[in-house]
Amino acid sequence: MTDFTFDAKETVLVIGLGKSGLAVTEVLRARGATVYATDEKPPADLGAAIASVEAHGAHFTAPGDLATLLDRVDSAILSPGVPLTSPAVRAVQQHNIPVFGEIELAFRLCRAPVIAVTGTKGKSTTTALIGHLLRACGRSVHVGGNIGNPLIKEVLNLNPDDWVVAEVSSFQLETIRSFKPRVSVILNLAPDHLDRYHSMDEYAEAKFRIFANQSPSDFFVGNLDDERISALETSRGEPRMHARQLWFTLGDRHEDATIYLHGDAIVYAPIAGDPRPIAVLERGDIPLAGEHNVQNVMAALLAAFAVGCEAAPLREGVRTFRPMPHRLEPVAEIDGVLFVDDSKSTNPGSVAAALHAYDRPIVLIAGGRSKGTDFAELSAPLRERAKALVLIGEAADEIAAHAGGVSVERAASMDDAVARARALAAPGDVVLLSPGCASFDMFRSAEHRGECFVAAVNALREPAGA
Ligand code: UMA
Ligand code: ADP
Repeated sequence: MTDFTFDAKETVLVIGLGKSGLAVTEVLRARGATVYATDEKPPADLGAAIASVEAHGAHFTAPGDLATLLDRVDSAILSPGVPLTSPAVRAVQQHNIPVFGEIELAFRLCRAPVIAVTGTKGKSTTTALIGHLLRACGRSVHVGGNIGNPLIKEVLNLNPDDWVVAEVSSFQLETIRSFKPRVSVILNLAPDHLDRYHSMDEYAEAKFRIFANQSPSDFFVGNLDDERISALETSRGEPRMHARQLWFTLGDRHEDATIYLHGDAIVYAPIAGDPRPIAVLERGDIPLAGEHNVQNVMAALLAAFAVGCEAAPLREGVRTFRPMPHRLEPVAEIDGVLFVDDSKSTNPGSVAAALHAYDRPIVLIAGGRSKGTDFAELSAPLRERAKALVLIGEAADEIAAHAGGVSVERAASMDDAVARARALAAPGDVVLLSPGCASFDMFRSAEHRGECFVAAVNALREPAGA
C-alpha cells in the first residue's frame, strides 16, 4: 500500500463537515496538504462549516461538483456518520481513491500507544474511567474519539511515553486499515444501529475490527459473559485474534477470567509477577449505580493493569471517579423522589441495565426515535422493575406494545413527561429518564434531551406562580 504523508505533497478530500471533518480539515491544512471538503447537507445549512473550511485555506466543493476534481485527489478522509454506501464515497471509490476514517488518520499521526474501547454501551464511561485511572497512576493521558472530541485533535505532538485512550464506534472501525491499539476493549454487543447494519453479525464484525491488526505483544480485554464476545476465546477453535486475551466476568467462570467477583470483592489474577490473586476493591467502593458499571470498572481495571498500573492507585482512582453527565446521573431528590438523568441510554439494552440499577420502584420516561431495534426485550425488565411508564416521541406506540402489563401514559413534551412522572411517583420512588432511543425527533441531541429533563425537574422545585 502506498504510504501516505497527508502533507504538502498530497491532495485530500474530506467527506462530512461535522466535528470530525472540520478537525481533520484543520489538521491537514496545518500540515500543508491541499484540502477539498464536501458535505451532503444543502449548502444553505452549511454556512458555519464552509466558513471554517475556508478560514483554514481549504476549498468547499458541493457533492455534485466532485467529479471535476477527483482526478487530482490522493486520498479521502471520511466522517463516521457518512456510510460507505453514500454517493460521495462511491464516486471516490470508482476513481480508486483510498478512503480512510478519521481514526485511521489520527492513528497514523500518533506517536503514543493507544488504548481503544468499543462496545454497544458503556464506551464513554469506560473510556473516561481508563483516562482517570491512568492519570491516577501518574501517566500523561489524552482522551478522545466517539466520546465527543475528535481523536485527531488529541494525538498531535505526543511522546511515546504518553497514552491515548480512544472511544471507537462501529462506524469509526469500518474505515480503519492499520489501526493497532496496544489494548483493545470490547464491553458488550447488543442490538443497536440496525438502521445502518443489515444484521447483528454485520454490526459485530464492524466492532471486531478493533483487534484485527493486534499482535501477541498487544492485549484484548473482553466480556466473558457476552456470548458473541466470549466466542472469540482462542481456546474455542480457530483463533481470530493474536493479542493476549484478558477476560472479565460477573459469573463464576473464574478460572477463565483475569478479573472476577468473589463475594463483593473484585479480584484480579495478575498477568505478570506474583500470580496470587489480589482483591482490588469492594463493589461498594464503586461510585456508579448498577451491575453494568461493575463490568465497566472491571474492563477499565484490566486495561490499566495491562499497561503496568498498580492496584493501590487504581483503587483510589475508581473511588474518585464520578458519573458522566446523562449516564444514570442523579439530578435531585424532591419530596423523597429521586430524579435520574440517563438520557444517553439510546437502545433497549441500556434501558434494561438502568432498570436493574435501583432497588426502588421506578417510574420510567422512555421513547424517542427508534434505531431499528426490537423493544420486546424490555417486557420482562419493565414487568419486574417499573411501576409506571411515561412515553414520549415517535417510538411510543412500539414501546407501549411491550410494556409488560405496566400502566402507560403518553406525554407531548419533556415538561409534560416529568410532570406526569412526578404525579405517578411516591416518596421512595425513582423517576428515571432512560429513553432507549435516539433523540432527534424532539431534541437536538441526547445531551439536549437530558438538559430539558434537568430543567423540567428543577422547575418542580419552584413554587407555583413563582
Ligand atoms: N453527512 C453527509 N453524508 C451522510 C451523513 C452525514 O454528508 O451520509 C454529513 C452531515 O451533513 C454533517 C456531517 O456529515 O454535516 C456529520 O458528520 P458525523 O455524523 O460523522 O458527525 P461528527 O460531528 O463528525 O461526529 C462524529 C460522531 N458522529 C457519528 O458517529 C454519527 C460523534 O459521535 C463523535 O463524537 C465525533 O465524530 C467525534 O469523534 C456521536 C454519535 O452519535 C456522539 N456516535 C454514535 C454512537 O455513539 O452511537 C456512533
Ligand atoms: P456509550 O458511550 O457506549 O453510549 P455510555 O457510557 O455513554 O456508553 O453510557 C450510555 C448509556 O448506557 C447510559 O444510559 C449508561 O447508563 C448505559 N450503560 C453504561 N454502561 C453500560 C453497560 N456496560 N451495559 C449496558 N448499559 C450501559
